[in-house]
Amino acid sequence: MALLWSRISSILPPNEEQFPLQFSDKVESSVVEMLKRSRRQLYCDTTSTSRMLNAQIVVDISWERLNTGTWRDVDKEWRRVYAYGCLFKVAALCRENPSEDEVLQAVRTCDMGLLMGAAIMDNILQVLVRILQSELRKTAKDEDESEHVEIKMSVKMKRHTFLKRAKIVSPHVPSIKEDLAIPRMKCPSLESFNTNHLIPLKPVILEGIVDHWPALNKHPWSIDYLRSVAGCRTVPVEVGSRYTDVDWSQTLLTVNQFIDRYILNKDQTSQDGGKPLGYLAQHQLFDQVPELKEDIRIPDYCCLCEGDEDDITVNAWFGPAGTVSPLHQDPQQNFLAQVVGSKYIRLYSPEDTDKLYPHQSQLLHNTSQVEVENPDVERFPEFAKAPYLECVLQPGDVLFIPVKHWHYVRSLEVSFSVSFWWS
Ligand SMILES: O=C(O)CCC(=O)C(=O)O
Repeated sequence: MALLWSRISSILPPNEEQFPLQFSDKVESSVVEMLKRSRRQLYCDTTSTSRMLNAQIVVDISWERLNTGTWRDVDKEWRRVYAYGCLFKVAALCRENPSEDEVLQAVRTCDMGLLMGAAIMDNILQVLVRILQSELRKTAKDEDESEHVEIKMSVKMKRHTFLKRAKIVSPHVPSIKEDLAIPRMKCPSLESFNTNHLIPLKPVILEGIVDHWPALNKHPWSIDYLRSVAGCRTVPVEVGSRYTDVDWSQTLLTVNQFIDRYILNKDQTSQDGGKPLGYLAQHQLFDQVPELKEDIRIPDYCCLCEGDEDDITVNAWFGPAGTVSPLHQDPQQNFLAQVVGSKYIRLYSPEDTDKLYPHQSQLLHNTSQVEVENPDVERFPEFAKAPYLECVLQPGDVLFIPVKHWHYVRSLEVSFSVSFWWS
């Protein structure tokens, strides 16, 4: 890791004078002074303890501000201060021939800055984390190459078992009734999709439109692949079987921890003795890990939207068998592309909303109270009368969920899907 600092310093401004540090008066002058001291320490000789101490103070003070009141009310200036604190901390960690642990800590610090901070200096934390990750990969590769061939063989076998072990098929695979099946089409023309599905808002499964994605062919997404491109990255994870449950929560884990805990189920059972459920369901993953974004493509059909490509939200949905997204509706058109594993999906038209019993609260008004596959018929007598369509979405399938269509999703095995919300 000896050359790491020279790579990092090459992306920093050449001197203190050219290093921007401007804040509105929302940030107290004592904090700005701490930031300036950290900046000075970047360009002069001092002890790593002193650099670390200053950076950590900036991180801690701004962290407290980010966690005061509701997120919506947190001032962006404090998110910028936090991002600068993270930048200075990474510099302190990596300045003097850092150990692998220190580099891992620096990656985590960048991720926290990216997730909770605001972009600073042309998104320098994103550039930094790529440098750190490539350094970690170099070390891993050097270690790999120095290993004996026989050891390599046994590692390969172990990996194979991992994949087999991860593929736990859920027993409840519903059989799809023909008259309820969502229709399928192979690569329809833009015009045909527009006329027959987009304008009349009719769901359809598009086949053959993502076969060219690297995620499905060049380097198919597997546990090993996800570990190699994103294993050390910290991401938000939803814990609990569904977001409407009282014990549902969110936490931050590295992708490796998420895979070990929730995909491979290492060392864990939930309180009822079953498998604990965690869902990596978020839109930031592809911004955080551009390698994953390069493995997917925006479907061509999105050109029919009125907005810009930048307005399309791309979400990742990675979880074990049994994760459930309760019946809910979203305010945009959706292409849900299946990359790994399969999912059972039901769709209800917005015209039948009155039979679906949405929650009364503002927060959950887009979510039904009904447990779709086990409905309480006494509380929700109209639900059985609501017509629906259903499917099992397989790798390579893309489901068009028209705007406001209610959708219920249960993964039947370890699954990774990507959705595109567009208008
Ligand atoms: O795949 C899932 O679990 C949910 C997908 C979803 O709700 C969406 O794409 O809007």
